[in-house]
Amino acid sequence: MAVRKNQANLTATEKRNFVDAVLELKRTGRYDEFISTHNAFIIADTDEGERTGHRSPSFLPWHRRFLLQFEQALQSITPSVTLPYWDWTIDRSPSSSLWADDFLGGDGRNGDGRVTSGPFAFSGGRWPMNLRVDGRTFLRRALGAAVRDLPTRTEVDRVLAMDTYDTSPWNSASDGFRNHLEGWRGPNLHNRVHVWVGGQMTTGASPNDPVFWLHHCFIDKLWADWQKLHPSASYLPTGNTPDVVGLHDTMKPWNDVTPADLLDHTKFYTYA
Ligand code: CU1
Ligand code: CU1
Repeated sequence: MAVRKNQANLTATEKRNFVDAVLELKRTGRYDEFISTHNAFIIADTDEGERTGHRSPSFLPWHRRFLLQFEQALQSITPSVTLPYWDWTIDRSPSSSLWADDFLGGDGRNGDGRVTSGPFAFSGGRWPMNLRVDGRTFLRRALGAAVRDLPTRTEVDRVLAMDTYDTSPWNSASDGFRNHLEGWRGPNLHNRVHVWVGGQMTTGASPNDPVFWLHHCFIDKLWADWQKLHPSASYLPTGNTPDVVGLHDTMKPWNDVTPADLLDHTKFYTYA
């Protein structure tokens, strides 16, 4: 059983194995397929048609499946690799080891935001932006520039205390745990972290920055934590809601998996 660890507790070897597997997926083109998939599932509340990846109840199961598929791709390179999570309530500074040169590399430089250190720096030649939504050829960051502070543990706990998974109208206006975790309402958890990192992380092509996976791994863990706190609360809606993925509806683009299939993460991995 795969165990996903806090990135702060990874050994030097574990960090190197993760980074090397990510770079290998990039080299073969498989990494960029994940970016395209994510970018295709960005929607606005006013968009017509099915709502799947974001601004909808299936935000959490959609990303759980997306992360599982990425983790399996990493494991096809190095079987021992698992996704680490970034607990941004603790590691909340640009000087955290997360941003060191032996892991994700540092902040962007002044002016154009270009990341100039670590494995994903443009100058290393191994991290081209093939899927661009902003015309830039290099990874960009502006840590803490657009929003000063990452969410706090108190804010997280306030959202974890909510006892209803989601509510009508099942979008970014909804009350409930999912929308407060996604960040359209309440203290702004998930969305704010994208904005705090800046650069490509604020776009639909956010997986261009490998920190995407560590951020979403923590979001996934918070969903599991919420389930533990509210054992009788269920995924909603249970069904019969047009354009919204119900408990037993299959999710695009996979069409072979439903939220119900993904509720128990311990079938796939555990959190250390
Ligand atoms: Cu996303
Ligand atoms: Cu996200």
